[in-house]
Amino acid sequence: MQRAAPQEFDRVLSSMCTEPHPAAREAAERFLATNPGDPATYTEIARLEARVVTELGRLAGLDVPPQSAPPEGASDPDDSQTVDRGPDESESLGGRAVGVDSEGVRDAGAEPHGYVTSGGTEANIQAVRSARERCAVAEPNVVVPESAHFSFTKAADLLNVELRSVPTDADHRADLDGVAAAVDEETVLVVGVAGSTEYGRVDPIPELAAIAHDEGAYCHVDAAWGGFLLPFTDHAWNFAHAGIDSLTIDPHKCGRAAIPAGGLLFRDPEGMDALAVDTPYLESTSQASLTGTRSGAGVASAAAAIEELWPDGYRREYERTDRLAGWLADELRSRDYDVPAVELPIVVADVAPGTFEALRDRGWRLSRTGSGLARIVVMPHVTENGLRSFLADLDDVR
Ligand code: 0PR
Repeated sequence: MQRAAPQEFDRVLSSMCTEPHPAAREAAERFLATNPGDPATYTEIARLEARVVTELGRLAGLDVPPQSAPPEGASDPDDSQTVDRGPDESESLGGRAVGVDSEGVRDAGAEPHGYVTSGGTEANIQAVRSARERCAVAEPNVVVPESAHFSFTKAADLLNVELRSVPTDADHRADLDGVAAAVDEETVLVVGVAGSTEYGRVDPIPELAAIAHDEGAYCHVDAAWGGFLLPFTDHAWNFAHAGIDSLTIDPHKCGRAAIPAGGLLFRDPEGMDALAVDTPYLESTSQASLTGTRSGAGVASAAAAIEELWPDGYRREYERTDRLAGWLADELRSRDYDVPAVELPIVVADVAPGTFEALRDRGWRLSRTGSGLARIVVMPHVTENGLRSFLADLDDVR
């Protein structure tokens, strides 16, 4: 049989996924036939999953003593976005565990407070499910900014929860007054986005957590895409500095793991406990994941990528893509396009529909925001040379 050519990444400017790191690719192949859904049978992949959860937890500030209230002065918008929390240069694998011991092996009786999902959609659905189970109100609702990913629509639909979508502010971030007005005693979860799908915006997370907690609701942050970039920025987004309860963070996006490798973390073990169902005939007696059998390839590749890249490799990649996105925005502005400020490396511009189609005809994989703006995600596979040839084609066709 003739083998199909793999996807060429040269002209892909629309994807939030990228080429896996070589070590991640190799690990994925090695663990292709393992099932972390049955950890008592597939023990090595279960150990690797615990390790990934530990490392994701550390990346997201779960190893810092919990802090249920938002930081002092969090209501001051200037302060809330500028807490210094860059990872220490000396950090490496093997630190304090989240429900796992220092070897990354699960404690007897203690599950890690999270797991490797099959992507951000599963993680977001499960975050809603866990909050619904824990709050146990008659008519639960979830409050999201309208910038939230469509996976929350799926979650609400599946879980019979009302989705309250609140218009964002002029800069495409969650509007705090609007969110506060939408929340009530039946609210189980308030969602903030840290790296939004369309504009790469980071919501004011500590303030959203405060609004949630004032109503007795949980606060979930969707950092599916932004999670591997944010540790190198000044944003307050994680468990340690924003008082959140759960987090989506996907190794298969900016973490350079193979698909499928999403991540879901909870501050407290009860978050995972609320998801567990009994599994009478398996070696393992309960299961918290949404899918049953799942890919060991994703888990092993996430472990390998994080081992290779955290923190310095990820930092270098963040700095490179941040620079490149800023440069692309300036190049587009010099051609009279309207380009909003870049927060995380996604660039949007008002490229006319005819130009957009002509670029697609030349093989450029571009996508559009809901309002029709061209959107370029500057991922690890996107290079300066690639963007120069994109700009040359743009000059040619417009
Ligand atoms: N949360 C955020 C903030 C996201 O951006 C996405 C995906 C998800 C959750 C859901 O993650 P999964 O797709 O892993 O379930 N955002 C992109 C989107 O839906 C995903 C994507 C990835 C799109 C690769 C295109 C592509 O080639 O637009």
